[in-house]
Amino acid sequence: MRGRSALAILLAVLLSVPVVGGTNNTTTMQDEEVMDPCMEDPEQPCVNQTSLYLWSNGQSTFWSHFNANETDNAADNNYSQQKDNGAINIDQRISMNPSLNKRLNMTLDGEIRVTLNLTVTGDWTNDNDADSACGPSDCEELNVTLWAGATQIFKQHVPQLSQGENTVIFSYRITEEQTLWDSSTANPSLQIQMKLKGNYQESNVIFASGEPAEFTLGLSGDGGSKVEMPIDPASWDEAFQAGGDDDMLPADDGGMLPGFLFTSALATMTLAAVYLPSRKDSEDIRDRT
Ligand SMILES: [Ca+2]
Ligand SMILES: [Ca+2]
Repeated sequence: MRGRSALAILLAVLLSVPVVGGTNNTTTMQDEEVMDPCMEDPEQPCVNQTSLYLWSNGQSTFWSHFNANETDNAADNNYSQQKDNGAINIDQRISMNPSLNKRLNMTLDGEIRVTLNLTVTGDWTNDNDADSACGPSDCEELNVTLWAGATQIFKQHVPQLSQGENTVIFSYRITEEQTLWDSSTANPSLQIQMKLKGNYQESNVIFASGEPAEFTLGLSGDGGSKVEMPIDPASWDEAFQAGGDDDMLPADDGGMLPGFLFTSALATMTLAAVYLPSRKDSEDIRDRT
C-alpha cells in the first residue's frame, strides 16, 4: 500500500511537472517571438514607425495609431458630410486608440509634418454677401490642432483651401517644453474643426442656384493623410522607457519575471526531491511482481 501510494504521488508529480514545464517553454518561446518590439505592439510608435495614421468607420467614430494598416477603416477610406442647403459643423478629435503606452522624446526643433487630403465645397468664409452661404459670423475656416494628452502642441489655421480637392501640408517645430511625451498622459489626438455652409436651391425642375456644401476627409488607408512625428530614436532605449510611468511600462518584465522564475525553480526542486526516493519505491514494486 505504501509503495502504491508513493507511486501515485510520483505519477501525480510527473503528470503535474510537465504542465509547469510546458508553461515555461511557451513563455520562453513568446519572449523570443516578441524580441522585435515593433511586432509586440504594432499600433504603438516604434523604430521606423513614427507616423500617426487617421481612421474612421465613416460615421462618427474616429481613432488613430502608428500602424499603417487598419482593418476597421471605412471601405472607401473617407469620412464625408454633405448638405445642399445648411451648415456642416466639423469638430472631430482623432485620438490614439489603443492609447500611447511608450515614452517618447521628440527631437527639439524637429518637424511635425501634417498631411490631410480634404475635399470641400460650398462656403466657409464669413461675409456680408447675400448671395454666398455664410453670414458675417456663422462659418469657420479649417483649424487643425494637435494635442498630447491635455496639452495643446499647436493650433494651425488653414485659410487657403480651394473648392474641390485639397492636399493640406504644413509643419510645426517642437519646442523645448514639448519634447517629452510620457506614455498615456501624452496620448496624441488630432482635432479637425471647420464650419461650412451650402445654399443650393432648386426653384423649379429646370432652375437651381447656389452651391451644396461638402466636407470629405481622406483617411490613412492609402497612406495619404497622416501626422509624421520627429521621435528621437533614443526613445527606444530600454533605460529611457524604464524612466517612465511605473504602472505603464515594465509591468510585463519587471513584475512577471521574478515571480515566474521563482515558480519555475520551485517546480524543479520539487521534481528532484520527489523523483529520487520514488524511483526506489517503484523498483521495489517491480521486484515484488
Ligand atoms: Ca463666403
Ligand atoms: Ca453670405
